[in-house]
Amino acid sequence: MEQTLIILKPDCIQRRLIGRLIQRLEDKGLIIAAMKLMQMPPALAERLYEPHRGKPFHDHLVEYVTSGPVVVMVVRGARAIGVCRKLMGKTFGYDAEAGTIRGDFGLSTTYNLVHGSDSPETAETEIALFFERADIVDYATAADPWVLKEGEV
Ligand code: IDP
Ligand code: MG
Repeated sequence: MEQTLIILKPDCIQRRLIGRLIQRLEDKGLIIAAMKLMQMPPALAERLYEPHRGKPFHDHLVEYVTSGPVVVMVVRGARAIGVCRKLMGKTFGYDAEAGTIRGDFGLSTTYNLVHGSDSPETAETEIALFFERADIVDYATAADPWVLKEGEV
């Protein structure tokens, strides 16, 4: 099963939306395999956003994600990376579809509540930035056979 790195960004914590956003992941059938609240050091934020180095919004992005605590999670499930991207919605709040996290909770470009890995390679790299292997718990829940069931054909 796929794993992805999800970060509830500082605006989510400041706006007290942690519970509501995690609820959306749980409702969908995804499992939280690791989770912590932390103040992200600038050096770690620079590594997370390395792919955006040189872009006009890079410095502001690093400033934003280090401006207050974040909740960092490894989220697991069938096709978890794409499913989480769909739940998040398009990058800019004003552009994101209603029903998505970004579509329902904001209008901003930078302050868009949540980060999610965008490919299996990115997910692996990003998870390794925040978690040791031993921090990631492999477990099943009683609902799995019902929530994860795929068609026979
Ligand atoms: P994503 O979060 O949807 O994957 P990315 O393009 O990877 O979007 O950008 C990373 C983050 O940088 C976004 O979530 C957003 O916070 C910020 N960002 C992206 N593009 C812009 C922009 O054009 N202006 C300001 N901030 C931006
Ligand atoms: Mg991205």
